[in-house]
Amino acid sequence: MKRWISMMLALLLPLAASAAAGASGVRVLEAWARATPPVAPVAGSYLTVVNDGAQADRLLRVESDIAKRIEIHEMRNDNGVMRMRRIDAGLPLPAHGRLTLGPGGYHLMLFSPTRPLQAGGHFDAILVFEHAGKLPVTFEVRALGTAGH
Ligand SMILES: [Cu+2]
Repeated sequence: MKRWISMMLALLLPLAASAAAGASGVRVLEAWARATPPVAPVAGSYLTVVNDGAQADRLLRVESDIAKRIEIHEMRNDNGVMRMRRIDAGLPLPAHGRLTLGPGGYHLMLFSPTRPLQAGGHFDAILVFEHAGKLPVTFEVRALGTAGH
């Protein structure tokens, strides 16, 4: 009897685990941040989120101890002037679609980083979605490039 139960558990557990992982269908494809000089007051971070599920979702906020505050921003060309604005309502993640935050567009703005972002380093964060809930993610820090801020 005992043996039969453990066999059943062995069969059921992998099913339960894969169901939990695929419940929302939301996964991060790429998450990275631009390296900053040691005293930089802000830093930009970017990521791509894929939604394999049939339910549309929304990225509400991002939590991490890497910065005092993290805001979702939009960069756009306003009559030849690049402007940024804070987006308070979050960003939509379509069903069977993706959400891309990249240089020159949507981005995460890290205010007062708690430690320098050095190329080759990493930091952890938690993406908070309206439906999928909290999704842990590791951002990779890349060397300073040309575009963006
Ligand atoms: Cu910004």
